[in-house]
Amino acid sequence: MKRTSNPAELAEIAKTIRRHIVTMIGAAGSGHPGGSLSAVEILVTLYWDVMNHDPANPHWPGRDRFILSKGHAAPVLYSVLAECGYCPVDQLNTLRRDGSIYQGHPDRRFLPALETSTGSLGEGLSLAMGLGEAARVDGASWRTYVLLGDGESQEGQIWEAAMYGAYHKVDNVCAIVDYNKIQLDGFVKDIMDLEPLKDKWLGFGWHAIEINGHDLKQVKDAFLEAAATKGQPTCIIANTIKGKGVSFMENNPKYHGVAPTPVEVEKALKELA
Ligand SMILES: Cc1ncc(C[n+]2csc(CCOP(=O)(O)OP(=O)(O)O)c2C)c(N)n1
Ligand SMILES: [Mg+2]
Repeated sequence: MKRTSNPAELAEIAKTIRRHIVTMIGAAGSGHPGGSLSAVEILVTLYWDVMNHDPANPHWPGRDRFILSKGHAAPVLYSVLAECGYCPVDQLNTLRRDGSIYQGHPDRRFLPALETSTGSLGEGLSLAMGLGEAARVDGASWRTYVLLGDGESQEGQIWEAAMYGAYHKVDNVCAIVDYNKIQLDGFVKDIMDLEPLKDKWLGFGWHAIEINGHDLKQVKDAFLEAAATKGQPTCIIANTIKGKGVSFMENNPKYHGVAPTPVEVEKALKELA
């Protein structure tokens, strides 16, 4: 893969990833487009610009780790891993089929390049804490990134792990909240509001940074600030738009877990041309 810090190139990659997401979920006839599309700039920045990793050597011990705690957004991770060269692009459209390496939620048994299987919400930050501690025990410099959903942040286990991270100063872990304001069946504020979200992370003893999660420069700068923060873990609260890039999906709770029809796929791909 060719790494890049060039915003124009990263934006082109992001568009390719969005096309994959729409196409593969359309082909599957089921899946989660909204929360996949909202996380594109975050994953593209991590995999093309920030993380140390090597698609030719997926289990290189010195690699940075990424955990998709909101595992239902598997299409964004699969598209990114495939475009990096970890797994085949031409099988993305087998998403959710029996025996496919691209299961509905990330499954390490089918795709060993994954760090872990996810999909049961609330677990990823705890896994990240374990990885962070493991790196520390080994005296290693690799970092762990974990992407959380905002609806997912209503899970109690997240806050248990958050308490752990601050108390034990697990500063090699960076959490990102994909703050797209929508969960499974509606707006977060109408179901169980998270506000004041940044104050909650600060109150739990974390360094917290709030950004626009679609602004590539802000995303990159936040990761640099996280890496430079010592003595406490960092949470990046990334304000995003669920369904970003496809007009009729943007900010529409329907597209949390509904696939685009063939006509909608065509319309979406025109917008992402
Ligand atoms: C423990 C658990 N409970 C319920 C679900 C079902 N579920 C899948 S996605 C989702 C909503 C998640 O909302 P959010 O974290 O905001 O995701 P995003 O908006 O990023 O798609 C729920 C409840 C699950 N996967 N795991
Ligand atoms: Mg959400």
